Amino acid sequence: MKDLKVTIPDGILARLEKHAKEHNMSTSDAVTLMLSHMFGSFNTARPAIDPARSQREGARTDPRLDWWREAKFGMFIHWGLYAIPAGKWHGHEIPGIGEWIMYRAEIPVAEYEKLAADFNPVKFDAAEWVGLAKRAGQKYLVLTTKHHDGFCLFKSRHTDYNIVDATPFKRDVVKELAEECKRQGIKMGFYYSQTQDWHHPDGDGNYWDYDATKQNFDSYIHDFVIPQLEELLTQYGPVGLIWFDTPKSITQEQSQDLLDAVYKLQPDCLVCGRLGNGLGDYASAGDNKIPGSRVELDWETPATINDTWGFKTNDPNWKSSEDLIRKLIDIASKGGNYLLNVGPTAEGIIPEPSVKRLEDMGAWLAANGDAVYGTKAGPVQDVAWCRTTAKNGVVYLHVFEWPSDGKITVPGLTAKSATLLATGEKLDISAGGDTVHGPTSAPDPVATVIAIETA
Ligand code: FHN
Repeated sequence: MKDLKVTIPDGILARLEKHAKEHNMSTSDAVTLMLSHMFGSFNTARPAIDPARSQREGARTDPRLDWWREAKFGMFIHWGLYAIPAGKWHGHEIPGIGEWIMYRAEIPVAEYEKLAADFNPVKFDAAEWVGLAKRAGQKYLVLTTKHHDGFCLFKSRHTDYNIVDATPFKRDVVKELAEECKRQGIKMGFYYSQTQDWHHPDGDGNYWDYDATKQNFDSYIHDFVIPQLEELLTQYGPVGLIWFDTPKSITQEQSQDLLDAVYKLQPDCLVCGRLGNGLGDYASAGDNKIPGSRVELDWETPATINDTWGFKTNDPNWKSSEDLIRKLIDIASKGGNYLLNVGPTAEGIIPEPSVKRLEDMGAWLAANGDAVYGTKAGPVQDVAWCRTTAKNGVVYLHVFEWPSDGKITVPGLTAKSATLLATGEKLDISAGGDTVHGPTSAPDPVATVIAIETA
């Protein structure tokens, strides 16, 4: 814990004080609670994955998740009206992640929703986006059908605040992407913000337009969220997964009602653990969080390539391709999936630095994919210079720091055979099988994979 001086806008402070009073806590505890709800993932005191979910070991055997376990790597897409201001409002830079601009700048609904009239992403091309995911080696795609700002990227009967009815573009991009995913053999998933909705009068989070004491959150769940989920689950063919987010104070019963609504229409559709209250098919690590060691759960890390999810003009903090490839390996070595985000521009273009990095990842996977897809956490953990994954009796050793004498001694492994995965070249092994003899310079400075059959 660190003592920080923060300035809290009056509107938020009033609500926090009210909450603190109602729940018999100090205002400062209410502030901590609010921050941990909003940015649980940034709170280092919290483990990367909610330990309560580790009780659900049995979930690992559910065959509905087999495609997802095989996939390991997916594309997250955060796209919506926030791509227009792209981090700036009335000429001012608004700090933080791009898709939160409405909240951070407390933009009134009446003003924010005018952005829809300017949303005309004429360069949007579903085939191009899905094609990029394919080139990157990503096997599933998750699109923000409705983020916290409430704007829907699909035609909805339950609100006009959607891309078909409210924008000059008038095209249902969820439909176009779902069809393209089917064509190109990628599983399509839908992100849906079930609790926060800053546009809906009964949704959570907009304290600057709406009076929380007059809101009917339960009606929002049952008369708006569930009907919209029904649209998403009946209009676009089989849906791979629903990615709920920021459950906040949704009740156990409300989470259960959403889960039932999904399973009733599509029993095979997976549900992300951010549905809340311990429900869902797999656990979500915090944003950009990777656990320290293997986790015996179905779990996923959602992550950014720069620092924002939704497009921002001013976010040049791109992670390197090497860093991203190693993060993918690190996550796979601990048994998780990597859901890596792109934030397209208001014109519908995926930013070039993201394209470049995804293509680099795809090139690495084209040579080394066997060591990632369908693997489980490897037997060697907690060693800085390498990671391991495992599949069908083979251990894949991912070497990050290649020794200058080419002698690789694998802690705890006795090799029967060793092969450089990318080239198929057989490597010598020592008599006892504990050392593999490779070339004296790293075949792949990012990560060289040696496929090892163990004794
Ligand atoms: O508040 C959202 C954020 O905008 C983004 O969608 C991420 C993705 O995991 N989820 C929430 C914060 O954890």
